Amino acid sequence: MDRLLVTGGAGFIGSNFVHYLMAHTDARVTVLDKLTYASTKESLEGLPEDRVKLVVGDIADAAVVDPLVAEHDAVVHYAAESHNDNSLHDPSPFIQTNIMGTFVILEAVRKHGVRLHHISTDEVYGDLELDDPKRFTEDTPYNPSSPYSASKAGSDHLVRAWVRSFGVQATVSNCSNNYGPWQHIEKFIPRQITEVIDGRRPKLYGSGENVRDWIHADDHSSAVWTILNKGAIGETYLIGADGERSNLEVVQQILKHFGRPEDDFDHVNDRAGHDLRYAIESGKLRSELGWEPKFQDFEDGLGRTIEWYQEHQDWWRPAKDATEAAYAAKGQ
Ligand code: NAD
Ligand code: TDX
Repeated sequence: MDRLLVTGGAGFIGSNFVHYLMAHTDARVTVLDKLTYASTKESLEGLPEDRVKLVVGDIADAAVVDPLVAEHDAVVHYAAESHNDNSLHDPSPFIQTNIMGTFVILEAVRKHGVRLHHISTDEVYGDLELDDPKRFTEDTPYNPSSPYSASKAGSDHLVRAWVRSFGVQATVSNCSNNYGPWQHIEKFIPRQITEVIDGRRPKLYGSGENVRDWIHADDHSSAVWTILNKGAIGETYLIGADGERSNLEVVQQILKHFGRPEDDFDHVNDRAGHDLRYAIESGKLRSELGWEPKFQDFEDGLGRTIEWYQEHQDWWRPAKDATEAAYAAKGQ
């Protein structure tokens, strides 16, 4: 695992993974990223130039992907359109990148016999009732709700089929909601943090009772590195850190951090088809591969993330006005 091709490595979780690799391994990395609205080169600033190279290109372009894959020991495939709300507005890029792009990656790793790790989401399993004692496991049937999660489910099925039909050397992981540095401010936690920094009120979709299972992006990275090195080919691993919180609880925690009253938020229009609750049982990854999350205390991890957004206003401020204008147009 010396030479890694990381697709989507300029986005939120992909860039966290590249930072993780530089800090904890000797790997050399090529990032293949289209640099969509969701990413910036700055997320990779300060990394050693002799170990990290950025190629700007589209994962759905076989002429770009094929020769790059041939030069690497493994592909870690993060690139995707990732925001549920955008997929409700225009599903087309989600089908193109998440399904067609994954198909192009699969054909290249098949041709060149290169190892693949495919990054996916717990949203492929649909949602749970608030009081359901069960959590998602590797055996939970697929039941995606949104165009985004359906496109990710489609990509997972393609990977599994390429393993079984063509002997592609691949693993899959489905992770819960990530938080941490370099997350685009369209997403829930950084949106609320930056709203409060700008003196406005956080915005909860609907009642705020929806539950997400939060994991720090650094723990997602350590899990992926563990699977790449110790995972069994053809297997799927669920990644989660027992971080279930309602959206209301998260907003109140952010307000508390800033010393603001805990009811100082607005309810805004709900998301169409809004999944109620996600929850991950990550026992397979822990018992079979020995992985443990480092950020066990969500409130501590959230506090550090708030501080990161306070200290990196140059990074997120260019996207803020357009992001909020798009939400305002939808009453959100
Ligand atoms: P992100 O939107 O921040 O980053 C996605 C990256 O992919 C961006 O850098 C973007 O430029 C790039 N990209 C998009 N289309 C591309 C294309 N056609 N060719 C090349 N690059 C392209 O998303 P993220 O939150 O970092 O998610 C990364 C991966 O992790 C996705 O596969 C997502 O489904 C998965 N995931 C995310 C979460 C989460 O909480 N954010 C949880 C579980 C799984
Ligand atoms: O302003 C907001 N107010 C609000 O209440 C926003 C932006 C969101 N929400 C709610 C919707 C969700 O219940 O917060 C929750 C989290 O929303 P998002 O950050 O949009 O994440 P989610 O839809 O849960 O999906 C995320 O986790 C799984 C990632 O964006 C996906 O890429 C990943 O697969």
